[in-house]
Amino acid sequence: NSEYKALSPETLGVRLGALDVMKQAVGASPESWSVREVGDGNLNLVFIVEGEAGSVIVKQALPYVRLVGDSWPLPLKRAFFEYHALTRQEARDPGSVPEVLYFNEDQALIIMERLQPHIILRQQTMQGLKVEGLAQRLGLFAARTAFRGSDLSMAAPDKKADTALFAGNVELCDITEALVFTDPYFDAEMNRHTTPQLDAVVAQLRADQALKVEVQHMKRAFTSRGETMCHGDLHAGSIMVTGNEARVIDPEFAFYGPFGFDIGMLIGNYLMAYHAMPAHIADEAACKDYQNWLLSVIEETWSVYCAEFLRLWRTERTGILYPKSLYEDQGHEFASEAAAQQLLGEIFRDLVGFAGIEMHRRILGLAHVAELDTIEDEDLRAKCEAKCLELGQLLVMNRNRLTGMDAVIATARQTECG
Ligand code: SR1
Ligand code: MG
Repeated sequence: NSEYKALSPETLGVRLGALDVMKQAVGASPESWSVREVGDGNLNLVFIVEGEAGSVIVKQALPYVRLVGDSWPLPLKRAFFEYHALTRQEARDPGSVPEVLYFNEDQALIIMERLQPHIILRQQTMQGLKVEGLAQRLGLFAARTAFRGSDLSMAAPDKKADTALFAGNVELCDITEALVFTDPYFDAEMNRHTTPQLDAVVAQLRADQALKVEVQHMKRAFTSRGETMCHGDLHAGSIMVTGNEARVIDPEFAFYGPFGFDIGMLIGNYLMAYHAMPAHIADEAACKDYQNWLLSVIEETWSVYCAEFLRLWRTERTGILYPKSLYEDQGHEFASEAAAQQLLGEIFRDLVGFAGIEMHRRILGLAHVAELDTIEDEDLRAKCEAKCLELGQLLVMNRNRLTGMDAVIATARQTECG
């Protein structure tokens, strides 16, 4: 046991140089390592450490929210949840996350594989660069982690023990409960929107009582439906990509929640990128092409999710829910197929609602997205943001009426054209 102390580029070599894992992965002479702090997220320190043997990522939680400062304390134990979530995600979808090399709970520190030459997905998107296989990778990730972390697959005692473990991630769930589901919908202290041109739209949205009721229904699902282990923060900054590979990082918000939460947040991020693209790609035809690609990624992610979820339903349904024994007599397997389709329908309606809420909070709340925030022309930024807000509102309000992902995409196109 050792008392927590935040690392710095100057101290990292001295403090971690004796670890076998660092000697093997980076090299035995820490004095020659190059250490850079590269964290661009809202919460943690992230270092790239390079030496003669290779390089690793060292991630360390800070005892406060980095974005805000030490006026907002945040427990170090989030590194514990991140570590346990990474190990579960690797088991449930091998190869989807970086390899964990070392974990130190006292120092809230994880040493992991450096993904190279990967960059954060939203940086790729803002350059108008596509990622081959993105929908396939993320659709599989979302479906496999959802299915294999649930009572459809896990042994009941394991699921209950894991639910109890992650129930300790109180403060990070509290961030989502406040920053995602509540603050954006009233004049909360930490809210900020960056363009006064948006004031009227924001006022109209906050006056929409029906919308606020729907959002609270979704928040109730978030807080009370522990269906599976969710990543908890699956936005475009939690995915690292190359031109043909994608991996998921940063599951410190992990908790047991609704099946549709992760995929909903992901699709909300794709839709924000869709509306932000005209500010990032000057050529109109190239922009349209990229927007169409983003919509095709959404459609394919969901179709991959459904196909994989159904495959696992048929081949790995060993948990306490919809047990095969109930349906196998007299050739009644069709009843379980119908149940699977009904469940996918429910997941779809949830994901549409979560996507819309994610779009709202990234414009109205504390934590924004670079696709929108970096648009220098204020009028253009306000225009893109207004489209996102409108689309978010339509998704939340119509989530029980939209017939499928093609209807979501048609709604996105409708808000693009005004
Ligand atoms: C205070 S933390 C703000 C946001 O950053 C994280 O990445 C989560 O998305 C959280 O909501
Ligand atoms: Mg993060």
